[in-house]
Amino acid sequence: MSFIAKLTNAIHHNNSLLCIGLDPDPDKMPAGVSVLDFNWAIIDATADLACAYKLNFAFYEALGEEGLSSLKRTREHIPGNVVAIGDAKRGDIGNTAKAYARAIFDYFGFDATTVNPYLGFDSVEPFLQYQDRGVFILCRTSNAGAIDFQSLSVEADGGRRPLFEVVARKAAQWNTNGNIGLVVGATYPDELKAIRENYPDIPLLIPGIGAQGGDLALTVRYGVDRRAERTLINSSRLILYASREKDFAVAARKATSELRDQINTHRASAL
Ligand code: OMP
Repeated sequence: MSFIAKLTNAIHHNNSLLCIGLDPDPDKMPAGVSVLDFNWAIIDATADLACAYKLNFAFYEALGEEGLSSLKRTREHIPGNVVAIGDAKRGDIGNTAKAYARAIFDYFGFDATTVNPYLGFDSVEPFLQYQDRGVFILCRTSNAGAIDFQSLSVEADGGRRPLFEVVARKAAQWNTNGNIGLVVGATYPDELKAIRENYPDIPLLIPGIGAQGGDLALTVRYGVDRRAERTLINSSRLILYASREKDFAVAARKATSELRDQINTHRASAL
C-alpha cells in the first residue's frame, strides 16, 4: 500500500488529523513510570483518536540502550491502522543515508520519517527508494531560528525566492514515487498558506501548536488539502504531560479528544 493510501485510511479510520508526538522526557513524566510503560499507556489510551504517532529519536537516543529498546518496542505497539513516523531528521551523504534509511524503515519498521534536505538529492534519495514509506522533508521549521537560513532570498529556477520555497519546489520535482511530504511549522501561518496553495496534494506534517504557540484555527484552515485531509497536526507535550500524576493516560486521552474535536470543527469550516 502507498504511504498516501495508508495515511488517508488512518485519517478516515479515526476521523482525525492529529499526530501524537511520543517524545518521552523522564523529567516531565510521572515518577516511577518507565518510558516504555508510559508510551504504551499513552498509545492504549489514544489509538482510536489519532491518525499517527511521531517518535522523535532524540528522546530515545538520550536514554542509551534502554531508550533504543523502548523506541523499537513502542513502535511495535502502534496499531497497524495508524501511521508510525520515526522523526529522525537525518541528512548525510548517499552511502550513509542508505544506512539511516535501513535503520528507520527495515530495523525499526516505521511507515515514514523526517529528513533534513541540506545535503541535496543524493542524501534524500535512499529514503525515497522505499516507495511505500513517507519521507517528510524539512521545509519551513517551527522554531525562531528558521529565519536564519530558510528565509534567505536565493536565485533559483530563474527568479529570487526564499530558500524554503526552493526546498518545496525541489521536493515536488523529486516526488516521482509519490511518497514525499513537507514539514511546515504552525508558527508560520503565512508560509503554510503559500505552501499549501502551491502544492495542493502534498502531505504536510505540521508541528508547533500547543507548547510552541501556533494558532490551531489558522493551521487547519491553511494546512489542509481540498478534502480537508493530507495533513498531520502534531502535538507532543500538550498531550503527554496533560497530567504528571498517575492519571496521566486518562488526562492524555482527554487532551487528545478535545484537540481532535477542535481540529475537526475547523476542518468542517475549511471544506
Ligand atoms: P511539541 O512542541 O511538544 O508539540 O513538540 C513538537 C515536536 O515536533 C518535537 O518532536 C519537535 O522536534 C518536532 N518538530 C518541531 O517542533 N518543529 C519542526 O519544525 C519540525 C519538527 C518535526 O520535524 O517533527
